[in-house]
Amino acid sequence: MSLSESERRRFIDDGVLIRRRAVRGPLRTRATVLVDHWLRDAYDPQQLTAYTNRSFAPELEDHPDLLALYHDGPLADLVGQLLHPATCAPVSRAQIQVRLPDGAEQPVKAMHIDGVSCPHLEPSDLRTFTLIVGVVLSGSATDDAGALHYVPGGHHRMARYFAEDWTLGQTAQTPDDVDAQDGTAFTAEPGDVIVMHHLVPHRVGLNHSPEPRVMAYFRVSHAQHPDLALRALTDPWLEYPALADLARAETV
Ligand SMILES: O=C(O)CCC(=O)C(=O)O
Repeated sequence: MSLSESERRRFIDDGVLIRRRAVRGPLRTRATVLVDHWLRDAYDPQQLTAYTNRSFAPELEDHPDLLALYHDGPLADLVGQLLHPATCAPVSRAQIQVRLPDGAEQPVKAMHIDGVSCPHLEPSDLRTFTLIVGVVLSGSATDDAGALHYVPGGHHRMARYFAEDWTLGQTAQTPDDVDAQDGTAFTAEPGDVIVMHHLVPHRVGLNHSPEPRVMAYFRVSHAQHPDLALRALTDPWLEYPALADLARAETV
């Protein structure tokens, strides 16, 4: 499905693209059942913090039913259109993030961008990428049900922050004015998809609903990301050549 002009502009302005019911039918069902079974049979409560920091169901990260969410529906093509004419590195891993209902003592995640100053990494470790694609498998219907919260347009602020105030190795994840924000909740139904520029700050909070909120995420990197990573922190469109042209045209 083609990206519309207004979706491109929205992605430039907000750093976010939302497609409702983009993943349907057996693609979604197979992935949902797989994670449900893992939660029932393999989930180890002792590992809750490690799962939250990295991924639930880590042994399923390359399972065909999870990778199919990205490769066999419209998502790979959608991402290709955002990065065009650049290409991306192979997407070969899924990350599963579950927000369990209240009472599970699951750590919340403060505003952050992925792979920079992560509390569970060395502050000098950079694990950045180009964009993230999140697919809702269950839950997220209300903002207090463990929904992802993001700061629309926060990629512009973060690029300025990286250019002016940041040094590699510092522990603060975002500047204070970003940290203080609640963000916009991605309230969603199963099958809804969010594509988020890597520089968009986001957080997740408590899940006051009775149902686990389950998302599958795919991290996508421009094929030359290792060479571009540092500069991409200060130039949001470095890895999106066509959007760079559009963004420039908007500012003249
Ligand atoms: O749980 C989520 O949906 C988001 C998790 C997150 O922000 C992260 O894994 O970096």
